[in-house]
Amino acid sequence: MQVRNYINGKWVEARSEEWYVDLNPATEEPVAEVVKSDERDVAAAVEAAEVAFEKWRKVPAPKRAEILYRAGHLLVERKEQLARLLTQEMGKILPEARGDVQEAIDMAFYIGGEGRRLLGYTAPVELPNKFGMAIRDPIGVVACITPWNFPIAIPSWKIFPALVAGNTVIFKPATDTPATAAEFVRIFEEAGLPPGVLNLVIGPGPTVGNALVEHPTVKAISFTGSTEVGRDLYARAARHLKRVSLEMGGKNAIIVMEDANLELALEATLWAAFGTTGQRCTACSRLILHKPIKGKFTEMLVERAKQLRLGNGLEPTTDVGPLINEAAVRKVHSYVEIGKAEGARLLCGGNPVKVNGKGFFYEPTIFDQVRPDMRIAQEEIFGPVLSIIEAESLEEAIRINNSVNYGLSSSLFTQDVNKAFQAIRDITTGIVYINHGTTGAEIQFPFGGTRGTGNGHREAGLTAIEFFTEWKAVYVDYSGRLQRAQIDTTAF
Ligand code: UN1
Repeated sequence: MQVRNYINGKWVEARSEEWYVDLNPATEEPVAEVVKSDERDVAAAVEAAEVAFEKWRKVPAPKRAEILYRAGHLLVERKEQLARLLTQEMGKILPEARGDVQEAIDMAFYIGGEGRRLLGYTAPVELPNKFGMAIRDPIGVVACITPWNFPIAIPSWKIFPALVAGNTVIFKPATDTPATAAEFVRIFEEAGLPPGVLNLVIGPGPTVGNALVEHPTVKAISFTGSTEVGRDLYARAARHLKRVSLEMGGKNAIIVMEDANLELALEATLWAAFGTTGQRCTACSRLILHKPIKGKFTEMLVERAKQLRLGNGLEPTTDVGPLINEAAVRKVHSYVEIGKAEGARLLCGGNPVKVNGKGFFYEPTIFDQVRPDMRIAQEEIFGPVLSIIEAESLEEAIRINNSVNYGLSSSLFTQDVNKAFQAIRDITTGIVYINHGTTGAEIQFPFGGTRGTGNGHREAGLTAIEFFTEWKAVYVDYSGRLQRAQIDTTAF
């Protein structure tokens, strides 16, 4: 398979004429040969998007939305095919890959509704025979830079709202998942999106990402990815006064109290910590256990974690797929070494493994006796590594939960409704779950977090459209004379 850029409605090679190989992380076999883009491809895509914007912004929003609905229906038809490709390219197990596509389907139909909303408002004005309203305009050409862990869902959170609001888009997918991205773009092409409205530029992150940030025509950048890249992008974009939305990960905790349903908490912890091989920004990487149940719960958990089956995500017997690439294995393993050196106690896992001699697999790993200030309890590992921390009380558990430089998702298991509401009040992350693990956010609610997780924006939900629109205040004076606001206070 060859994967090309999509610029101005055409599938084209990169100007560099160079290609790279995209690997299946479970088998280490090539999935595709992929174009390597640079500034020249970005320039061509931005030019196409700029021209297309002049027409697209004038298409009535309900008509723009029809294309989203068509894309949604095509995603439904192609769900299985896309999910299989996604598993091959990214490694997550097939049911999760189907979920990834489902999230985009949900987003298409949910945000398609904005075509008949894009709500502004009117308010009374202070002078007679004068009318005022606030309406939303599109911003222009926007860039969507996305990660490999949700190669369809996350682009859908950005591209669908951007398009329905009337923007044109440059989509830069992760270099580890270009084939899935290209199939996603093909859906828009078949849904009838006009040329230039959505453009795909694949390439090494820094080259293409920086070219997008530096290009004067790109007005806004919506980024999901690592903190390191996000910070750099934000600083660069600030020089151009560009609007930026950052979503950069988490160090999410599950708190289990003495009165919790422990069986439920156990299932939820296994799913949140080891599902997607721990490679979700919402994944649970800290388990804060109330002292009275700590010993018992830890034992139950370790026994079950040891039984999880590693393997190719296409096999129905697989519980946990591979990590995304070799560098990820090295990174996860380095954190395991750090944890040991910090004095945490390794209860299970801790090794890279091969399945049938291949693949970037890593054993589900659990550390006990972790102190909240250890690096393994503070830094995002993005792999199947869980740190157990003890707490004496709910207050202490919440304090530990909040004391990291991330603020995406938190979870509390308790059967006491008073404790639940106390936690909802006191937890300072963007997402809070009661009696449910830290993953599995739904697209009709705001997604994002506090502290180092982002820069205050939220994707999805009622907030999705905010980032992709510009407010315009409109005053219509039909008095036929000069009326001076704030001055002619007795004009009527
Ligand atoms: C992510 O890992 O970046 O809430 C997104 C969840 C999914 C989305 C995760 N719906 O776990």
